[in-house]
Amino acid sequence: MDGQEAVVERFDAIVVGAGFAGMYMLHRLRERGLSVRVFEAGNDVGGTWYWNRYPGARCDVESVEYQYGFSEELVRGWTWTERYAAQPEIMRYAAYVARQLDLRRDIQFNTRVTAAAYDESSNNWTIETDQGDRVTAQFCIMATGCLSASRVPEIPGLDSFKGDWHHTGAWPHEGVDFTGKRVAVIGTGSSGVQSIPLIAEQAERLFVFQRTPNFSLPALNAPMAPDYVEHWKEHFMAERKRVRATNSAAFIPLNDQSALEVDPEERQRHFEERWKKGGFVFITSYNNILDNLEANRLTADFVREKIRQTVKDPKVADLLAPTNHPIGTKRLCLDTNYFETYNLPHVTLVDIANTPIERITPDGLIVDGHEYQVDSIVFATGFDAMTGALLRIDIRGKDGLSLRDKWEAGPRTYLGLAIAGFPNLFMITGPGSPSVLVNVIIAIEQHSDWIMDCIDHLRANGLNEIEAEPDAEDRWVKHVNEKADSTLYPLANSWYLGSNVPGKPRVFMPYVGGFANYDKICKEVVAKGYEGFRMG
Ligand code: N01
Repeated sequence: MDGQEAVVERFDAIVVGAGFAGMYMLHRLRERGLSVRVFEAGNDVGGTWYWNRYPGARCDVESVEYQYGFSEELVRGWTWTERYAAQPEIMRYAAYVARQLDLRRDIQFNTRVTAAAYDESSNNWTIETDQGDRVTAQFCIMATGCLSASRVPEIPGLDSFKGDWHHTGAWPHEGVDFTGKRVAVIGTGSSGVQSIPLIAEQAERLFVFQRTPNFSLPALNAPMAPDYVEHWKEHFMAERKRVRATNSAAFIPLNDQSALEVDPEERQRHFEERWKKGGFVFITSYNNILDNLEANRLTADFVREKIRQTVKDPKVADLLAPTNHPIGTKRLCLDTNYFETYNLPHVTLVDIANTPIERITPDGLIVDGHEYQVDSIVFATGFDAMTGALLRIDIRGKDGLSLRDKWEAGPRTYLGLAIAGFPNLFMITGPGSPSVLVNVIIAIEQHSDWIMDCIDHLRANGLNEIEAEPDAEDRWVKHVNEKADSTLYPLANSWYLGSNVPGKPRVFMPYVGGFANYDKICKEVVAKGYEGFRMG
């Protein structure tokens, strides 16, 4: 950044991103009388939901839970229509919130933040955008999302491909018509699992290229009965308060019993009962599924059997039934007709676990010497999760320290909220916080409220600067790692660990210690006078 250029505008706070985190943070800051500018790369609010418009894009947290909980008025004024809201409905909800809170007037759309640098003498951040903006603010708040930096893998020859190709995380707003086309889908995570059945409905021929099979549970999505909706509106505030005091931060009831202490018939009956309810309620059938290998195997066996019962060709069923990671250690998927899709005669599963896609040709893809000729390629290949969106910005803290350098061996944060060497910079749902392991909207509200209280504290005490102390950060990173290592999570190659991105350091990024425990720690830090932070 060239220090000689003129600064055009000054704000109390800059927020990067107008997804659910940026929207709420803007509301809170403005409520407290701060001047705020939000920069958003998209043309609307909604964050990840703005970009992920692929066929079948749908939330896998139940819609009654996937909403803000800070305002009863907002809750009462909005009516969800389906158990799991589809992407267009979530966008309508985001627009409703933006309208109700009059957010848009402080959001600059179509503007990507490219750089942010801290000036120690003035305690200010200078922020630059791809539209030529250069603004300063005392506080810079990164609401950049955990799953927003989409990733197209480097497969040689993509430039030569004659057909069209799209990434699920950057889907064209006008939609894509696959009618009569031969289509390749690469990737079988949540985005692939959701889009494959719908692409199959249109395509003349569909090839799914699978590197790792994923566990997926039936969503059993359905329209919501009006009396159920009303019931939720009535009880939402109390229920949200209750779940915020739990470690899962979800309405899903955990059966607090070991899978190993019940007899096999009872376990089978219980699994079946929860399976029939649809959704993630299945994975909380027992309390040790995610930290005991045997409990996990029993659970995975049940799901593998369901896959084998659904998929008619036993060889295909074998390929689809995951055996290389414990269930739940890669993000579980929820689906509608995913496994059934492989029974369709025009759908072919191509196993690329040991034979990666060699290259893309003008007419298709080559695997194991064979060319699969296609008209369209869909990359359902995921994201540079949790750190990608932050590191794509040139962030420089004290003494010009670059975040890219600081995080070369993996992200280091204090509480997932702050970074030593980067004063007055906050992250919402940053690495080292529960974020993607819980209902992210609850995580967003908790972080934004903490940040707001912190800024209030600084202002009330005439303080200009807050910075995480390096030893507090070290202790937190150690704690986050120890928590992860006490579970089965590190046994899978997952985006939680960064293993989907070649060369990314293998570090378990989210905090697995539970939402309520984490919230308590954040409160204790405040109660002890912002323990682990230096203020001045
Ligand atoms: O991405 P993913 P996603 N060659 O990383 C494969 C949330 N989400 O977009 O597993 C071949 O999970 C990769 O293979 P592997 C949710 O939290 C939520 O699907 O790395 N294949 C994998 O199969 C989710 O977890 C919702 O071996 C390659 C797939 O691509 C997260 O977003 C909906 C490859 C990527 O799966 C990410 O989901 C959608 C290569 N070079 C997403 N590179 C809902 O709310 C990658 N793959 C429902």
